[in-house]
Amino acid sequence: MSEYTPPKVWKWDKESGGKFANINRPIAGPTHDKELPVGKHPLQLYSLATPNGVKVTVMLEELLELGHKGAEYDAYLINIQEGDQFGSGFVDVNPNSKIPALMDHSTKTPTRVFESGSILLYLAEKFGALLPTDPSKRTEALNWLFWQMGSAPYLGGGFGHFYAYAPMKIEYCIDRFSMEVKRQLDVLDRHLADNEYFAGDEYSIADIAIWPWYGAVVANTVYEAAEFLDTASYKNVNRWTNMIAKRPAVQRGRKVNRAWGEPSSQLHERHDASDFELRTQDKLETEDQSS
Ligand SMILES: N[C@@H](CCC(=O)N[C@@H](CS)C(=O)NCC(=O)O)C(=O)O
Repeated sequence: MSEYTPPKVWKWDKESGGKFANINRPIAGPTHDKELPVGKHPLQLYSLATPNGVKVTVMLEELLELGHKGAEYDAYLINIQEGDQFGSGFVDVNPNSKIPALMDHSTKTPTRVFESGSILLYLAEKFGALLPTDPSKRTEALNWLFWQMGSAPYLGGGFGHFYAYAPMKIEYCIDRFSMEVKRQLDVLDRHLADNEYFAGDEYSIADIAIWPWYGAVVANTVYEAAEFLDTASYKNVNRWTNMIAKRPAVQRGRKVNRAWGEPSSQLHERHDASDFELRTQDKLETEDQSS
């Protein structure tokens, strides 16, 4: 690999390549005018079923499973490869132009909520659910929630980017982030050796935040790196990953705003509980063929 000497002032090279080269840019703000749709429920979600998006759809499905009818929501698909996150309406909800983004229309004036950790905490507090009330358990849940928010960028933006997406394999970068991700998996594994869930004996927003990222690496559904990272050796993380995957709300939540994979696993938009039965892509395709 040739040595790179940074210039005095960095300049935007649009040809830099890589899977996300077409959407990455060094400036914030909208690129075009586009209003967001608003459905019939108080909660409006604008998202995509990436690990960060799945956190929120799992949370909403868990709240509904617990009987919180106020958690009914409309979920609209934001196609980040097409640049939907740079539309003016989306930027008004999240000035950081990243999914997931939520609008709560049930408050006196609509409340915008962005950053998946903030959304999980907002919903947990709004419904008084999935966050322990005991102060020390609550703090432990928040410890792990914030751990996830600070750690996952090393997994996604670091390891995942250089192992799976970068236009060339750079040993230095892959080594650096593999080391960190394995250290993180070991942190989780040691904690889960003595705890059923992250906050102890209660399932909480900490599990909901961590599972879509670290559970996915272990289950080999992102980056195809399970063998490379020897994730089978993290026995407690595997135990916890499989346990969470069985939850009905998790099985529903991971389908919402999903636009790839098996047609039966894709519910592009969610407006009603019956959509899981009636409006997954396999059902819509059959409908199209018979009309
Ligand atoms: N810290 C943010 C990260 C959100 C994030 O990185 N979202 C990605 C998809 S997983 C995105 O929208 N990327 C579009 C872009 O960067 O333009 C959160 O947890 O909400």
